[in-house]
Amino acid sequence: MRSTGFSRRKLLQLTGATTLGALAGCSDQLPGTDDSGGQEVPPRSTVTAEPDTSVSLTAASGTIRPAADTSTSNWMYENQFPGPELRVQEGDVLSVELANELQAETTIHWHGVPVPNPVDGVPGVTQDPVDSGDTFTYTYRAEPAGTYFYHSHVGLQLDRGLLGPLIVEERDPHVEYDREYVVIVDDYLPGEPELPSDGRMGGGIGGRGGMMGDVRPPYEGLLINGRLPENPQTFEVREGERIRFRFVNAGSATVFGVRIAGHEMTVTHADGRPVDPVDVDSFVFGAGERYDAVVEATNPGTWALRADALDGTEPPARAIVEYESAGGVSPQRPSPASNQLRYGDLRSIASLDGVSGDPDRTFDLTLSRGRARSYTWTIDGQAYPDADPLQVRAGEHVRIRMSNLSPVVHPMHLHGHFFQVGNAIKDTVIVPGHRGQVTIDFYTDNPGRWLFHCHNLYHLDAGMARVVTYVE
Ligand SMILES: [Cu+2]
Repeated sequence: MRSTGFSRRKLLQLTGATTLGALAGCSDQLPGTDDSGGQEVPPRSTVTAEPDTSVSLTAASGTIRPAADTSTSNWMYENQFPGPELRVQEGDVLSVELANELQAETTIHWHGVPVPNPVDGVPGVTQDPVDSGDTFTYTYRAEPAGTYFYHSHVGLQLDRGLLGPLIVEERDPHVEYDREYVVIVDDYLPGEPELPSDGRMGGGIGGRGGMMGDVRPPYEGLLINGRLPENPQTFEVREGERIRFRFVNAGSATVFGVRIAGHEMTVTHADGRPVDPVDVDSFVFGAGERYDAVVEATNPGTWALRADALDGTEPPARAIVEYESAGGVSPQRPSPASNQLRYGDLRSIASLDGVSGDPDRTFDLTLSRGRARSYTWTIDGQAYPDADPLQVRAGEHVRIRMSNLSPVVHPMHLHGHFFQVGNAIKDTVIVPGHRGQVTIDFYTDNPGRWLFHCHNLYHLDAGMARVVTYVE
């Protein structure tokens, strides 16, 4: 990870003021004053209640076998790839102790969960990175319900395997289903990820390159639940059942298109938030996005579930959906997609408080490739960490209008908040290339410093990020 825009001293003052300072009754005397704005607002305090669930996640290197004749050294949680599924009830207090046995600093971010700022896991912004050999405990109330994932937020570690699913079960689901499967879609990079030094990915061949376009990391395949297409997982179903699939795009640089042969999917949740059910035969999602879809098992047989890389040439990731009555037959492929989900189809069940009418504050931001010869991606011409914070005040309706001047898509993610986009409530949204424009609205109800960034990990690491900072 690059150095941050905040000094270590200031960061320690901020965290000190929210923990020790709160105990001493002086949390209102927060010293972090920014050059260009007011005093920073102290974050929500972290949860002190007894945890309902306590788990330990040890980050260490190990060996994965995504297919029978393929093995590679990865970085993992609990020696599993993807990492262990964390599953809790909505509103439960979850406590996770990260034990760092890597020879590098690390953190964990809880992608999509609006946690209190001190446990958001962004090194240099919300915490000091956890040193090799050290531990750090993240405790927060798991809400709202939804399909999330957790991952390292240090440098390019997500693309080394440090990721896993986080499921927060709703007390009262708005859709019925009989069983469920978590489907983690990912791109497979053996070895150490590298940022291209001069516009080319280290060791890679593929990609269009050039100043305006992008290059693709040297991926050696696409994965579903850590398995290459020649070694697919089988999801068993029974005729008449309704199966809820929780799809997570945990890829670092891949937009996926997902289909299941022989079946429609009823999309029920976008980024964990419930939507009016919408029937499609495929959907596209960018890095960091999630969709839940219910499939009715009314077409017995053996069927392929596949995820195609829209921006890559690797063979599609795949899994098998197999009816009990079938078995042994080779899976049927999906037909070409004709009814693909669009953002405009998504209507959130609940509305987002505080974002109706005109915004109190609007940011107009361009997304583009940096002009420097080095591999740089910018927001409004600035590459993080040499970038101005986006300053907001608590209790505001904030609008961000994004315009993408580059030819490649950027899945933009806001930490700590959900936002409204069209009629959906999400935390990550694709901004299409070639002057694609997307507007998001959110309500500032979670004080602190929150990263707003592209979830293409290479774009993030090359500068495509800003910090949203709450000031008085
Ligand atoms: Cu990007």
